[in-house]
Amino acid sequence: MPSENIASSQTAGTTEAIETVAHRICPLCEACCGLEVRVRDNKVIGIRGHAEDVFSRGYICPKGVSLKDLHEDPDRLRTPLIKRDGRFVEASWEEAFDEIARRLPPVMQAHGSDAVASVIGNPSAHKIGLLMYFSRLNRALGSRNFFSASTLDQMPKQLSCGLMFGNWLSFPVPDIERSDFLLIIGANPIVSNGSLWTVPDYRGKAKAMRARGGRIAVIDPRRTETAAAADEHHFIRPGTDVFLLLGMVHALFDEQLVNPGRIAPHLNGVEEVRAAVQDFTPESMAPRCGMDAGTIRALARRLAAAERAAVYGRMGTCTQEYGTLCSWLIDVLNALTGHLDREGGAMFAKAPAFAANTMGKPGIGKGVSTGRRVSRVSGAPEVMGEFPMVCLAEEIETPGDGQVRALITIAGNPVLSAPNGARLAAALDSLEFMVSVDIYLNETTRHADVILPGLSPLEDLHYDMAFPQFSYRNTARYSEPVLPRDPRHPPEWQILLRLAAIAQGKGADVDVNALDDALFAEDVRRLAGEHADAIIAALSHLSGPERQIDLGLRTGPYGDQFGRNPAGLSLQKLKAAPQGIDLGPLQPRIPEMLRTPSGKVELAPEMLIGDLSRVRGALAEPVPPMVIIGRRQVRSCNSWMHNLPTLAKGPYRCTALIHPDDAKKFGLRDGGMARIGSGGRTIDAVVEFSDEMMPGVLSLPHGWGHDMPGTRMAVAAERPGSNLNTVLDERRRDPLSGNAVLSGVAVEVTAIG
Ligand SMILES: Nc1nc2c(c(=O)[nH]1)N[C@H]1C(S)=C(S)[C@@H](COP(=O)(O)OP(=O)(O)OC[C@H]3O[C@@H](n4cnc5c(=O)[nH]c(N)nc54)[C@H](O)[C@@H]3O)O[C@H]1N2
Ligand SMILES: Nc1nc2c(c(=O)[nH]1)N[C@H]1C(S)=C(S)[C@@H](COP(=O)(O)OP(=O)(O)OC[C@H]3O[C@@H](n4cnc5c(=O)[nH]c(N)nc54)[C@H](O)[C@@H]3O)O[C@H]1N2
Ligand code: SF4
Ligand SMILES: [Mo]
Repeated sequence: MPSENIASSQTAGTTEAIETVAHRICPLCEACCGLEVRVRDNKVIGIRGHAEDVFSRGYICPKGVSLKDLHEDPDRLRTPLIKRDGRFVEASWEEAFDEIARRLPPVMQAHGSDAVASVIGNPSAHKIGLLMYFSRLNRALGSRNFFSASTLDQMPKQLSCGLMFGNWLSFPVPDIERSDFLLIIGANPIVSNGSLWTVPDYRGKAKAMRARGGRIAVIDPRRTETAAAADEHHFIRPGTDVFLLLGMVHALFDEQLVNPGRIAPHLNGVEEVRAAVQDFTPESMAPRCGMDAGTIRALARRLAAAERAAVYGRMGTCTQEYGTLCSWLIDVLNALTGHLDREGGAMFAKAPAFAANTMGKPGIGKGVSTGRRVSRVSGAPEVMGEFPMVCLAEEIETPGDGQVRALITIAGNPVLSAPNGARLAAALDSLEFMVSVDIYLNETTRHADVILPGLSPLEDLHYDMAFPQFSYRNTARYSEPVLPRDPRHPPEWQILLRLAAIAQGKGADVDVNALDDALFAEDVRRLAGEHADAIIAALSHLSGPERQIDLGLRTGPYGDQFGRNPAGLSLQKLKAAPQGIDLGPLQPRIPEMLRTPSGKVELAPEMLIGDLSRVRGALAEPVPPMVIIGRRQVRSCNSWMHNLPTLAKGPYRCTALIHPDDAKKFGLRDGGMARIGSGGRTIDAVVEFSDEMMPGVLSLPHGWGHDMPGTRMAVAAERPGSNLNTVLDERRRDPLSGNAVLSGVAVEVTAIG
């Protein structure tokens, strides 16, 4: 363990317990902060930011501190639960796996492999055991019915980047430390700590940028914390960013401001984009998005004039009907103004391991495609091997060949996190069998027949597979477990492997280490050809995720290449550097990082140009008088951290923010209650007047609604809050990416009580 003994003192007569300090990357959000955890007698006595961490340099937020609460939470599950006669009882791991082996394979035998669906949720992106091994489980299941939080979140960006750059995870990120102008659309990094842009202490970096003369503009229907710390903020009507962005691209061509610079020879489709945006003048777009044409043109000019600038968009631009178009147009703006892949602009990280854009032949690849199959009920195209989360309920409800009859959820709580959770909850009750790999008995897992808990993050090793692929700076970091685990409690990778074995009919008592060895060897033989045996032998002292991390690092772009580059990275090197290893600022990577079949940046993918007809059709749509949007909060993490006392304390947070003029119209009282309705469903929420809100827009945080029966989260249940997703419509999605529409949904508002 990398713990150093900092205090070991013996004073007269008393023996003080030894205090150790361990370093651990925080797994709770995309910022990936390095933490310093002080431990005595296997108890955490303090958590703070790790000042020497090469990436986060001491930054921490209240959630990082709450890892202690999470570890100690009496409601966090430590043993499996099996539902017997409608009640959960504690079970041993053997009993739990036996139960699954008894009940899951018969569903597959009777109805085929598509009858078992899997759902994987957000925390899995931060847990290498889950991220690395769920694909092993999915392969063993052999089911087409796979769903994840990606289609409640970033699938549009994955699709647009996949089409433009050839790989699903090639997201350009602002090079904030060298930028002069940032245009932030539908993101609130001061609160979210950044997303698809791993950037701890955004606030500090933004402040430094402004101090050296840089400027930041924010476009958001709420004057957010990020907007308040920027130079400019413009309201936009929710769901209409596509009109703004098309207007800006039009203005660039119209005013002869197109100048892609160094990457010009690597761009395909500039003329196609010009033709496609011809009729989207800022003047015709402005009324639709609630902005004025002058502002749209001014933003385009600012971007074109800035020496070093970037446009960055996130949740607000993804979770809407035109999510993929918005995600695409943001990078079209970056490319046309010469800011793509340039210092101070929107750049690509080069991750030390696992990045598809560092593997295979540089500069060319297979690209991405969608729709290799479509969902059974709605005909939604598969994207990245997934169907839209909003289609899960109908796949369970609708009889016929391929109906979903059993479900495995892994670190997901879709009953709260997906639109119209009530429908999904009812569907889950109709399943023949359900397993949840989860650490709480919550709104979703209460429907399971067996719950298999993961470890506390402090008991688990940590390596981020995804986030270094879109970080503000290149680094390599690894954390060992801080605290020992109960030897009977398997790590999550073993849980998933055992489930995979059960799905393949190998039974519950398979030797998971032997299975892991076999699957690893198979992978290496496929990828390394003649060197495979030597590699397998060189890594034989490791197992599980560690072995794959070492392989990834050593064969990665900074790797030691098994001795050919002795100064290069390996797991051993990372273990010796708990503060991480700095790999320097982002560097230009086009064309080397491209994996498109053409070897170019595809600026005008056919699928996206074709989708513009939908925008034309929507130009004349009426504007609803009141729409609802979401709101993230510092002391909250989607649906699952409301049970931690350090985060839950303080003022009531699940309030509906509304502009005072709107409130007056509806007869609402500040601090009073409002009934918010849509699609025949309603929720009641506490009203908070706020001139931060754009008139006509209501804001409510998501992930609340902890008053459902059968859960076990005592702290959260004390102040359950209202579930925003009750009033969102599961039938609305971006047809290209399958992403849910979570923003700009029309609601009726009435005063109650
Ligand atoms: N209206 C609205 N809805 C939204 C959003 C929004 O902005 N507005 N945001 C969407 C977004 S961006 C996302 S990512 C999704 C998130 O939605 P989900 O993917 O459902 O994730 P969470 O709500 O965070 O629930 C996480 C689940 O994982 C469990 N868990 C936590 N840690 C671990 C662990 O270490 N191991 C295991 N096995 N389980 C663990 C928790 O108990 C919980 O059940 O929500 C989406 N829903
Ligand atoms: N504290 C905290 N941090 C988190 C999370 C959390 O729950 N709590 N969740 C994590 C997850 S899973 C994710 S995906 C990231 C998300 O990270 P961000 O995208 O930065 O987070 P949000 O706060 O959802 O920001 C979305 C912004 O879009 C605005 N918006 C809503 N609709 C529209 C629209 O139509 N157009 C425009 N232009 N703006 C719109 C909202 O007002 C909001 O300010 O945050 C992560 N970090
Ligand atoms: S910002 Fe994110 S990664 Fe950093 S301490 Fe907070 S929750 Fe953890
Ligand atoms: Mo997310």
